[in-house]
Amino acid sequence: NRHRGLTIWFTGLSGSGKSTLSVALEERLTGMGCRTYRLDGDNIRTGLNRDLAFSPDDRIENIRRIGEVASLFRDAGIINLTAFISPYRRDREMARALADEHDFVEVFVDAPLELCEQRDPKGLYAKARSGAIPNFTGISAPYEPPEQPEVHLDTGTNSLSVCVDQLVAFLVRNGYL
Ligand code: GGZ
Repeated sequence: NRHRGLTIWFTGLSGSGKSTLSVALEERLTGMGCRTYRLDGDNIRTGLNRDLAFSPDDRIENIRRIGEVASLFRDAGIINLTAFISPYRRDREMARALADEHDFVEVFVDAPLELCEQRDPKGLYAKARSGAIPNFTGISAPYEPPEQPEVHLDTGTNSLSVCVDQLVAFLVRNGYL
């Protein structure tokens, strides 16, 4: 299989489906014999980035470090999937700039805020509305949608399996798989 590393960078609101999608795509990829590694809040924000919270500066630093870690995984020839809100366009572009042109695939996980807020699996949106969580993306902090993502998934309308199929189709069509 492909020895060259690749970053699949998911971006979107809290509750849009980034983690779920990255888990499902990773399963498909490992089933095809690819070496993969997934980066998300569970293994980054609790360790390497445990000194960071959600102020604009902390998010910038969060994404900067994740971009560097993704770069290391590319060097190791591993397909790495990152699932962070990554709300600022500029920071995503910085992460992209570390990669060769074809080694970075930005995936916009696009679900309407209203839907993410309805889902609210952890009750965070409710807390953000009440003011208990400041700087909450979509409520009291910005989200800048990608202008030219390689893949744009409508997770509000399409099922998980349809979205994963779209991702795999993109990767096949563009010679990644
Ligand atoms: C946004 C927050 C916040 C604030 C805690 N704003 O749904 P979750 O819980 O599991 O995913 C969210 C996660 C966002 O962390 P990221 O590292 O992806 O964010 S960023 O890329 O912007 O640095 C949410 C939880 O952390 N969370 N407070 N204020 N999400």
